[in-house]
Amino acid sequence: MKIAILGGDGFCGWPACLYLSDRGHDVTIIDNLSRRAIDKELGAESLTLIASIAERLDAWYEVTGKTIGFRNIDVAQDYDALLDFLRAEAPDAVVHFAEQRAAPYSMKNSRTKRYTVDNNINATHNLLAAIVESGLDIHVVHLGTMGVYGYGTAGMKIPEGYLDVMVHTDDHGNIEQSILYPSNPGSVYHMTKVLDQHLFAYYAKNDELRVTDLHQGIIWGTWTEQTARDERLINRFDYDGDYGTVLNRFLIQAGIGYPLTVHGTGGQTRAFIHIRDMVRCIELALENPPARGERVKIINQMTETHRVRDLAELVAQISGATVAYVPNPRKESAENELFVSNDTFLSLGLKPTTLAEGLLHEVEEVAQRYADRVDRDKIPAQSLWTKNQRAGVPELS
Ligand code: USQ
Repeated sequence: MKIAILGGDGFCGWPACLYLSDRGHDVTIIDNLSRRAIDKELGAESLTLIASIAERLDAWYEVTGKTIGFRNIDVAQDYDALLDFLRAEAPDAVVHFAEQRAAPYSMKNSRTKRYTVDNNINATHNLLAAIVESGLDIHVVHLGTMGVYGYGTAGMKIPEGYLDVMVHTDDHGNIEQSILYPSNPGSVYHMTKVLDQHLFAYYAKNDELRVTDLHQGIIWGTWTEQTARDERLINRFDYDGDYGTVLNRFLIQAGIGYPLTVHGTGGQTRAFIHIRDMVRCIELALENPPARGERVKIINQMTETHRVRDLAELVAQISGATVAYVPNPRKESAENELFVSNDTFLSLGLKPTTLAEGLLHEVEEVAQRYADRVDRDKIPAQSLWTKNQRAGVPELS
């Protein structure tokens, strides 16, 4: 399959590119390298030393003899370049990762809020409009988020995108309808993925675009079989207060003897998926597109749910780390249950990597290996959801 990967230099995009190339697909990365620019802006580098995009692609060719193309295009800003690319290359599918993906970064200030909305919504809409203008039949696979649903429970498992409801009509009749599951985003970033959903629904209806929207949980783990083949292929690993996600942060905190930063009571339950399962899910989604004229195919891309404090206790048990309960910088429920349906990927053959089997390995592999690159000042979460809060800076033991 000929596949263009928007955002192919990022944390999910890069391992997905290597995996799909390894599986024999013809892959081109489209990326404006914005994530590397945000590293500089925040003064927070990836824990792993990532090679330049040119070095990455040369290394992949050296190691496998396979070529991955690269175009530096800002898809949110340069519509014409995107359209020209689609017309010239006519990919079978576009995987769309080209969005600012950190909730804390999106909540820092009005500039980062506006950047997140402008970048994410324009990127998605430019892609959809360009596909229509190109006249090509291109399957869009988009990386969405579990966070579009919020993290509550309505006495049922969160379904895969749609909720069947019965509407009581004015003339005392009943009409059955299938609607998008009510959204309840918890950050400006998550809200952009809610807005994306509506853009997809509209273009699937009006232009019969084929769209798959993957509602992904929190990634944990850092490496895939492909990124481990050469030091220059290594994936990025974010541990800072803005981009680091919870379990990966706990792993590196454990590795350097920093108290694990549990926000609030740690009663937040979230959905998780290992990075190696993520790349497989992208492939499964590409292999199973919706038909033209069908509604957007929404798949929940997660394998387990866990409570934050349970994760902290588990990591502490394995590593001997201490746990620090810090004031929660976010506005979110202190405690929640979360039950999620993930039948589609399981029925398509996904074999989940479980936390129980993979966690110890990750701690040893990454956290201890790169511990000396950690800047401890970058660990506390400083981005506040409401500005009268105080950031949670744990006491060091
Ligand atoms: N948390 C802590 N301590 C920390 C960091 C986070 O207790 O040091 C808590 C947060 O308060 C939150 C939970 O852990 O309750 C998850 O935070 P996170 O930073 O791991 O994840 P989140 O902000 O939700 O965003 C991440 C990705 C995003 C993706 C989302 C999937 O950055 O791109 O969409 O996970 S989901 O959470 O399922 O919506």
